[in-house]
Amino acid sequence: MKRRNFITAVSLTSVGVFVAKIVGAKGDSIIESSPNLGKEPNKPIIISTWNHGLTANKVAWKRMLMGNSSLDAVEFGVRVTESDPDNRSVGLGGLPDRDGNVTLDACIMDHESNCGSVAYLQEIENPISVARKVMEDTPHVMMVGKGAQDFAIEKGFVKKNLLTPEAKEEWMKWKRHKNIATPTINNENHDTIGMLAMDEKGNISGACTTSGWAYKLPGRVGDSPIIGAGLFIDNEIGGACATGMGEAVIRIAGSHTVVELMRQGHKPEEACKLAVKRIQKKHKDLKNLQVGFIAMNKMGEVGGYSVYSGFNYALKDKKNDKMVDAKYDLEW
Ligand code: SD4
Repeated sequence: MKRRNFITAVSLTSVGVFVAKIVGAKGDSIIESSPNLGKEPNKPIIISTWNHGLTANKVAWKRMLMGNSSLDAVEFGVRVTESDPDNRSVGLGGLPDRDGNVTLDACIMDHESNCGSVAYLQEIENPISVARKVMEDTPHVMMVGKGAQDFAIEKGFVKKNLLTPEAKEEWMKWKRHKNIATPTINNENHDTIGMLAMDEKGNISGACTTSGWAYKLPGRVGDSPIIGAGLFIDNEIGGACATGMGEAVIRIAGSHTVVELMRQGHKPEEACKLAVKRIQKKHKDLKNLQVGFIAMNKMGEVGGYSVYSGFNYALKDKKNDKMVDAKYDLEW
């Protein structure tokens, strides 16, 4: 018994109690995190990545005040960002791949672990809603490319040119000046929106949507539509989502890792930090390797952490409507 670790995790959400405790024989594995006994969870609450999260959160919040579920909240919240032509990394107006095609990735997950996802989807403005249809109207989780587009059209979505004149201009400038297939995801090239929400019932849902790595090789898919990488929810524990270089997030099953770290008793920020540390450990070259995670637990505690400085997330609850700067390890 001495050499083994015991994990006790009790989740009594109906009475607002969450206890997670690890007792280990060795000092380095002892984690105690349960001063929450008897405390009421902070709900409803929403967090989402980057500045555009403020507007998206407002829409999601309204949905929850109307009595809608956290699932409706995250879907309608991130749709705002998808439909914003001025956002260069999500939906309409997103930067295209190397050949000038805008290809979108998105996924959604609810409190019952239902999930839906689309990848390499073209000419559909709101991939998050197609992902929800995949989740609700098919026996599948993930649909890609032409099949996903045909499915969307069958479901009543309309085809639209997503390459705005401004995004086209940026792409053409890139082609003229740096005709290479792999620009980096760095402090200028990001903006995926990932959103986590907990409603009055204490149910957590999440959504993640992006146009991905600008000027990527045609056919490339990132972490954002991959359940467990770009987004993961386990309603007994909490949820997490990721932004930044998807390849690095996939390598450690990032969002799932964050949720599992919370299951072991870590607070959201600490869980995000440990996942970031794991990414750093797995990559010899950290130049331009920006990744950020946000997380929420059943108590409505939230946190974020990134490899490099500059990552922030939007927080909305009964008391706050603000941006929070995530902690980080490296300065640009
Ligand atoms: C991707 N993770 O496609 C996305 C990009 C991103 O902030 O999040 N940018 O790899």
